[in-house]
Amino acid sequence: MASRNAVRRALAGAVVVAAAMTAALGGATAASAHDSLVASSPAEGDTVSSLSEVRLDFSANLLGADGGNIVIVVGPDGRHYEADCAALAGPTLTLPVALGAPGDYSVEWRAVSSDGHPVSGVIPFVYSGPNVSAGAETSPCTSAAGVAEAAAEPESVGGMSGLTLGLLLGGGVVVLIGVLIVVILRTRTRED
Ligand SMILES: [Cu+2]
Repeated sequence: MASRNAVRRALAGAVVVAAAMTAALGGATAASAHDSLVASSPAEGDTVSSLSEVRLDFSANLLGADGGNIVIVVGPDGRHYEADCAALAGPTLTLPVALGAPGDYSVEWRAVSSDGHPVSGVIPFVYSGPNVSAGAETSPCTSAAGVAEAAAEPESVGGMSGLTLGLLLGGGVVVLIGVLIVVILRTRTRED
């Protein structure tokens, strides 16, 4: 009877460890989810005859109010058509624009996800309205040059969060194996 109690106690310990592991892993997974773009104006592929502001709506409040979030608008001539820097309000980025000749434009954006990871994308659209700006060689926002590189970079889903997950998983498995060894040893000792 004594050995059965010992086994039960050890098994209960193992269950607690497994539950704690699951909770830790669940938390890590939830925390590492990136925010995504849920809507934009203009939307991808839209044709617009006038545009004074680009608006990007994300799935959660973004981080990096100080220059971490960048939006640029590039025209068919490769020139910049931002009228100012992007402004952040909660989950929404807005950018005042003044467009030039009609043609193919693209919104290029980089945002700091609420989990701290950068996310980025490109939204092509067509402009069919009047030429209201000559555009500019460069962005009025100094750090906007990095947006093209950021857009080209693959998203770093792994990195620290992957490593942390691996360590958690590895540590949990080691603890579980340890508990099982103790259970087996105790059982054997009592039976001998
Ligand atoms: Cu992330």
